[in-house]
Amino acid sequence: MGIDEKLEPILAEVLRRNPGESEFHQAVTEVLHSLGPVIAKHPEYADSALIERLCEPERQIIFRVPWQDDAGKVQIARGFRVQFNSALGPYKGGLRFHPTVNLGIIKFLGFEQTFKNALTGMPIGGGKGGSDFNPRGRSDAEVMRFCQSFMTELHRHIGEYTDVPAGDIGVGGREIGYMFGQYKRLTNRYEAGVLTGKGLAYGGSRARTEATGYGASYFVNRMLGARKQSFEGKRVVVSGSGNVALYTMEKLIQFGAKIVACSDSGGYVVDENGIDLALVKELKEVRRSRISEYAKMKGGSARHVERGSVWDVPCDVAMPSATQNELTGKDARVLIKNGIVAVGEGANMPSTPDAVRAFQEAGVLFAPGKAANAGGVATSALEMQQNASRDSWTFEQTEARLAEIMKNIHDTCARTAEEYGAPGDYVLGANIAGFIRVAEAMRSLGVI
Ligand code: NDP
Ligand code: 2IT
Repeated sequence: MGIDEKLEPILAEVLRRNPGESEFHQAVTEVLHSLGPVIAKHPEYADSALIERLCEPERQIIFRVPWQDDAGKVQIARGFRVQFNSALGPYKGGLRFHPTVNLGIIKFLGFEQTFKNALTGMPIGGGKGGSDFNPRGRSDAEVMRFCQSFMTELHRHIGEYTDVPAGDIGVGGREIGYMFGQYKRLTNRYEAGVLTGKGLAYGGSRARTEATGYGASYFVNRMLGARKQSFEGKRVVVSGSGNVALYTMEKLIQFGAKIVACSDSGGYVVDENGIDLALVKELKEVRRSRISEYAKMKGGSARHVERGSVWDVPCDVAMPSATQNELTGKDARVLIKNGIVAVGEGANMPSTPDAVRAFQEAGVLFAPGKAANAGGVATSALEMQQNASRDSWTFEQTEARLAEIMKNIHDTCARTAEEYGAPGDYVLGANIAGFIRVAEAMRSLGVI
């Protein structure tokens, strides 16, 4: 779809003012391409430079993170927190520790997060942060010292009513624990609601670890259900083998699917007997080792492929759950040729624009990340709710809330797509529905 003539100059200006930030350009381009029908129906949403304001982060913080490695050498990393939009609540979004992190990536993630968080219906604004620190191969002590140094700077910018970070790539329970410890020490406050994804021993929520993968599974299950299909007996390929991938596999196995492949940055494993999830969890959550070990330990039915793409493995459903732009137009065409029926984005923006177009033209059901992976941040909001009321819910209670939220997000996206003349287009539905929620709040708050 082309871009609306009112939105075109706005997009051109965003691209001009943010040179070189290709992922940020990609995310803004996709959203602005979706907004034509809503601006036509509600021109007031474009008043007072609302869309220009929505594309400009409220605050961007970049800082030095010095830390000492085990050999005593001082290392320097760069820290980021982009506080994108607080119209709906405190900034909320994860922290990513990965060597590829730069300002453009954090801005794309913060921009996406703003719409995703709006879709959850919870009172949370959008933000994202992280560092180019590479945790791979670092000892526990090094990770702890890094997290403490990172938080020594970040603590002055966050708070339960200001900005509430959580995990993302390279940041899980261990890192959140070290950062919470340092925040508590620096502020002398037991402010449980300042971070989410905490351990159950100190204020975490049950089901938060599982929430993103479970949520993506619920979303795609409902999307299939709307076409009288289900996961029963379906072959599924999941990319990645981190937090999102592991719990996507877990829920989809419960739904009767067979997971035939998963991956990490060193390649992928195929197991025609169905991936042995307990083994992948042991390798990734306990030993922090490589997916290639799976094939070595499993032998027989399993093989590891170092080069090539996990999307070469024939499947009915693809759940990209590793990183941005990991599924290209070429991959999409292979998947389509192999008869794929649905794609659910567990990661943030894993499909390139070319891939999204190919899926949509081929009539493949496509669930965009900002809707499908919103269960993680939604459950973070439930963690904040438990912390605020000094309560802790059962797993069943929390998962039931998550399932209900995913159902609502699915139905909102489907209904909005229909209302704006594009039935079945979940990309359009998610972008418009998320936009309307943020735009309504921004209009009420005046020009700020
Ligand atoms: P993890 O760090 O737990 O796992 C990331 C996985 O993706 C690993 O298997 C990793 O392989 C692989 N991966 C990461 N970067 C690359 C890369 N550049 N190339 C190839 N493989 C890569 O992260 P999460 O599971 O938490 O996050 C995965 C995705 O889901 C991200 O896009 C994240 O933004 C998104 N997401 C996460 C949420 C959460 O709650 N955690 C919520 C919503 C979205 P390796 O170990 O070899 O690097
Ligand atoms: O991309 C995401 O939604 C996350 N990494 C989770 C954010 C959160 O605050 O739980």
